[in-house]
Amino acid sequence: MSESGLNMSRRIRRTPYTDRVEAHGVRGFSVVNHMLLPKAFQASREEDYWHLREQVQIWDVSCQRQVEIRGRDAARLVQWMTPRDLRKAQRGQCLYVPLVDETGGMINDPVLLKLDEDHFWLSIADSDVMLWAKGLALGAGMDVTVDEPDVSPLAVQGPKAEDLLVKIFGEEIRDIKFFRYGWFDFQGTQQLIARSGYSKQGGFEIYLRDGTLGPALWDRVWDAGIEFGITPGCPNLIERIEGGLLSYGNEFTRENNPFECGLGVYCTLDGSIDFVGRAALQEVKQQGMQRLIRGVRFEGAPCPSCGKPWPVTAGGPDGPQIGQITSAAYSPRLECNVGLSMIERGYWEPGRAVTVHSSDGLVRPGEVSKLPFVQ
Ligand code: THG
Repeated sequence: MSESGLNMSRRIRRTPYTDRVEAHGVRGFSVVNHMLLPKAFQASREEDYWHLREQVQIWDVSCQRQVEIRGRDAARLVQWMTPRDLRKAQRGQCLYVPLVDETGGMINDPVLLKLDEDHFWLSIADSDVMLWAKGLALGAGMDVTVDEPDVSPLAVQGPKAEDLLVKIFGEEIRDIKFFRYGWFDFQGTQQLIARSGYSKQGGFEIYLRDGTLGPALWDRVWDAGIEFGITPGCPNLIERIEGGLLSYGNEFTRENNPFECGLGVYCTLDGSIDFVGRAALQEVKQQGMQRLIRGVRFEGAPCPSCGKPWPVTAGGPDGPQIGQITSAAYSPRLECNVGLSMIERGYWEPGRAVTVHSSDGLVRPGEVSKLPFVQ
């Protein structure tokens, strides 16, 4: 692993698929939830982008850890953690839910899976939600257990994902609706498969419940995928920016509230549900947001990757700073650079002229855009 530049240790957890990912020539990792996330393989990011949009890829997204909440007070604890109204949530459903702290700041933006009336998984982005949940449960004296079970999501993404999984799991795969899941047999075990994933190209996530089956599952998907042109991949930066998919810790942090993240639609503040941070969010709603997540298109040669935030100024390069690009890439479809930025109040209307100060020293004219860039 010296190539990755990471000093490996037990704290940086491998996944049940890491051996396979290495065998496919992974070219680097990130660390998410203290676990390896592949970042690149042999193909370029742009080749991967076209391939994801046209064919099918297998992604090790085990770092999407599950925080399991079960017990008599499980539904009450999960609702206590999010402003999204869960009263009508059903078993078999996945729900995108903001989690907020007592100030209304974003703790995480997981996918919630309702497994049963008293049993939930929070499929988390990069923050230690399990510790927050344990603290809340203990402090409130709730009758729940909070744990991180042995669950390792494997994503199969792209337009050919459905035909691929039908080959393995049968025609019932086609009946899974968007953000729903079903149970399927794998080698005599029951596994959860959802129609979801961190791309807008369609696909599924297999929440493998036993890590020892990881290599066998990977091989089964790979072998079935050869006729569909499967390649090893990972969440694609270009595709995710075009699609307006946000990344916790990059586009937003605990400094931001859900309204700023465009997640106001998931906030029920009328008092009908009880959750941490409700008073703070009511205040935010009354005062109006100070900033809002937006896209920025900008000119010049394909930009480098945004290893640290790039200032965005209003109008020309000497204007006031009104944001910072936190993720950026060249979009081959839009034939310009695209980035994501919180934009200060008064400046966020689409079309407004801005300047992006990228880390290569260039001063790049651009404009504010709605998200997603591409429908
Ligand atoms: N899948 C699973 N867990 C995850 C992610 C995932 N955990 C981490 C991270 N991704 C959480 N963030 C997101 C962000 C966006 C979406 C899912 C998880 C997403 N949004 C859809 C969209 O924007 O089009 C739809 C949301 C909706 O309709 O409710 O898919 O990817 N398991």
